[in-house]
Amino acid sequence: MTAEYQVHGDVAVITLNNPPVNGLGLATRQGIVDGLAKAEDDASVKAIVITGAGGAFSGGADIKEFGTPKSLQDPNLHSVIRALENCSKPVVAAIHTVCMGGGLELALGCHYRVGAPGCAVALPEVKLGILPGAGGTQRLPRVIGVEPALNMIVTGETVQSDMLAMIPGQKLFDKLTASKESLADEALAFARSVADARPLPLVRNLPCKHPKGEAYFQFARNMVKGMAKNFPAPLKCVDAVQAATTSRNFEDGLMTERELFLNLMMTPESRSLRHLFFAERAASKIPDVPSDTPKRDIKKVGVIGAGTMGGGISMNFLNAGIPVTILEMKQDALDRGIAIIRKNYEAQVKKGKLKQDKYEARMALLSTSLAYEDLKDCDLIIEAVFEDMGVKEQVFSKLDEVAKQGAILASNTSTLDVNQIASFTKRPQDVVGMHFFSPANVMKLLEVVRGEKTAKDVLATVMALGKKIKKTAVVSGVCDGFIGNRMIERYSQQAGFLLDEGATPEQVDKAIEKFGFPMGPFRMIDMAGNDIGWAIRKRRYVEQPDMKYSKTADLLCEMGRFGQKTSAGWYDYEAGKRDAKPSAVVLKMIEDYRAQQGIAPRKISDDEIVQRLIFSLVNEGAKILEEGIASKSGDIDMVYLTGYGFPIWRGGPMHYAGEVGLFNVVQAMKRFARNPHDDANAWAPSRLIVDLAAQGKTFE
Ligand code: 3H9
Repeated sequence: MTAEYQVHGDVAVITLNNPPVNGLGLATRQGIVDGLAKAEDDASVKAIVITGAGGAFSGGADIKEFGTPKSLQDPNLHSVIRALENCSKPVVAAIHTVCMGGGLELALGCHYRVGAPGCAVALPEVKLGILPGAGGTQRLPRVIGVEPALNMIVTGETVQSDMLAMIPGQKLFDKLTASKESLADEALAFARSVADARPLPLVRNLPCKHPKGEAYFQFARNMVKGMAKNFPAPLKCVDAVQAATTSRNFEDGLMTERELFLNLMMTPESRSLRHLFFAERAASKIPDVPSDTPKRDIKKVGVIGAGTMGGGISMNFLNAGIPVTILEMKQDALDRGIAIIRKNYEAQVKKGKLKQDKYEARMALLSTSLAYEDLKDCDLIIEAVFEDMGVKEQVFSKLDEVAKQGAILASNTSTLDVNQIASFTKRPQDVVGMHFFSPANVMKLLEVVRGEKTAKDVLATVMALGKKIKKTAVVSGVCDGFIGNRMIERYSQQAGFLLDEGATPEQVDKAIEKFGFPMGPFRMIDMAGNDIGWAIRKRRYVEQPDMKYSKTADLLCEMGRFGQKTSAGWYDYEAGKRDAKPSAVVLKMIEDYRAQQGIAPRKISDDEIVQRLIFSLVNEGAKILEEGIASKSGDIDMVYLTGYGFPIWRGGPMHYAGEVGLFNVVQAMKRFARNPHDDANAWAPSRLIVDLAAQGKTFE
C-alpha cells in the first residue's frame, strides 16, 4: 500500500507511505485519489489531512518512473492536484521533514498547509535539468512572492520551513506547529477548525505580479545566464515564473509550464543529471556487501607521509572531527607538511570560509610522530608514501607489526597491485586501497580498491567513512591504474597520436575544452607533471612491449620540460604563473618527430579529436566493466565526473556513449583502428560494447 486511509473522528487522514521518501509514483497517486473519494463519500468526514509516513512528507515525483509509461498514466500529478483543489471538504497538508518537488506542488494544491519546524522545503527539479512541472512555478510565487520563489526554483536550493514562515505576508504555511512531534495532533485540530470554512481557499486564485514586470525578469535572466552555461533549465525556470505573472489566467500559465517541462525532460542535459542522481547513490552500494554489514568503529586515523597527498588526506579527517596522527621519517619533512596544512587552513580563514575557532579545533585534533609505534591505537592507517613496491613492502610489514588487531590498513597507491601490498601483511583481509585525488582535501573522488581478500566489513566501513568525509566513494577491483587512471592512459595515448598526425597541443586542448573538460590533456599533464607519466611509460615499455605510444611525451621529458613546475612543458610558462603559452620549441620537436617517423601531417577536425579522446575512454571503460573491475557503468561515470572533470551535463563517458549510440561508437572505433598511425589493438572493441550495440542497448 502506498497511501493509507484512516478516519480519526470527523477527520480523514491520508498518509503517503512509499519509502524511502514517499515519491509520488503511480500507486501513491492512485492511493491519494482513492482516499479523497472515500472521504467525499463518508458523510461523517468533515475535513481531510494529507501527510507522509516515515522521514518525509514527500520527496516529489518518483524519478525512477520518468520516461516510463507509468509517469504518463492517470492519475498523473496534475489530476491528483486537481482532485485536491476540487474536493468539497477542506484538505490540509501536514508537512514535515522533507517537502520537495512534486511533494511541495501537491501541498500547494491543498486548501491549507500546516508545517512542522525544521522541514526542508525545495523545488529542486532544476538540479535534474527540468523545472517543477505540476504547478510549482505558478503556485509558489503566489504564496511567497515572485522573487523568493524564483530564487528557490532557479537554484533548487532547500529552505527551512521556519525561514519561509517568516516571509512577510506569506501564504505557504497557515500554521507552523510547535514541533514535529505535535504535527499530527495540531494538523487534526486545524482541520477541525476549518471544517466549515467556505469558500475553500485555492492558491491558484491568489494574485501574482511583480511591480517591475519585464525589467525584473530581464535582470533575472542576465543573472541566471552566467550560472546556467550548458544547462538549459535555469533560464526556462525564469520563463515559467514570468508566465505566472503575465498569463491571461492560471490555466494558461500552467500550460506554459507544462510545455517547458516536457521539452526539458527530453534534453540530453536532463537525462545526464538524472543519471548522475541515481549513479551517485548507487555508487555507495556494493552488490555482494549487504547494506546492514556491521562497520568497524573509526575513532582515530594514522597517515603515513606528510607530503602534499598525506597532508590533504589528513585534512579530510580533521574536517570531519576525526583525530589524525601523521607519521614521517624525518622531523623537517613533518614540519614542512604541517606548515602546508596550516597554510591551507589559514587561506580558508582569510577568505572567510572557515572560522578561527574551527581552524584551531581542527589543528588540535592533529598530532605528529616519527615512530610507527605511535600508530598502534589507530583504527585506520593510510599510507601515502612514494609509489614504489619496495617502499610499500617496508611500510606494510612494519604496520603489520604495530597496528592493533582489526585496524584497517589502507594504501593510497594510484597504480600498484593492492593484492601484492596486502601480501606484505599477515592480515590481507584488513588491507584496502584508498586512492585519493590531488588536492586530496578538495577533490570529491575516492577510489576504494577492493583486494582479493579485503573483508566485506572493511569495504562497508571505508564506504561509510567516504560519505562522512564528503567524498564520492567508488569501488574498483585491482588492475593497473584502477578505473580512472587505467582509462586516462588510453586517452593520453590518443592525445599523443593526434600530435603525431598533425594536431598541436593547443588544438587538442581547445577541442576537448569546448566539449566541456575544464582542461585539455596537455594543460592537465603540464599541471600534474610530465615526469609522472614518463616513469609509468618506462615500466609499460617493458611490461607491454606491443602497446604503441607517440614518443613525443618522452622527448619532451628528455628536454627537461616537466610542466608548470619547470616553467616549461607542452607549453611555456612564466615563472610562478599558470598561463599556458604555445611553445615554438615544442612545435618544432613535434614536427621533427613526424618527419623522422615519415608521417605527413594532416588537418584533423575538432570532432575527430573529441571522438578519439572520449571513445578511447569508453572502450577501456567497457573492458573494465566486462572484467568486473567496476560493477556498474554508473561507477565509471562517477569516477570521471568527480575525479577527471568530465562535463556534468554530458553524464560521464559511459552515459555519453549511450547518448551517441553504441552502434555509432563501435563504427567510429573500427574506423580509427584502420588508421596506420593509431594503435589497432587499443581500438579492438570490448565484447560488451559490441553485444550491447547489436541489441540497441546502452551501458545502463
Ligand atoms: C518532480 O517532483 C517533478 C514534478 O515537479 C513534476 C512531475 C510531473 N524519486 O538522497 P538519499 C531515493 S522531480 C525516487 O540518499 P537523503 C534515492 O534514490 C523530483 N527516488 O537520502 C535513494 O534510493 P536508494 C523532485 C527518490 O536522506 C533514497 O531515496 N525531487 C527520490 O540524503 C534515499 O535518497 C527531488 O529532486 C525521488 N524523488 O536525502 C528530490 N528522492 O536508497 C531528490 C530520493 O535506493 N531527492 N529518492 O539509493 C533528494 O534531494 C534527497 O533524496 C532527499 C533525501 C533530500 C529527499
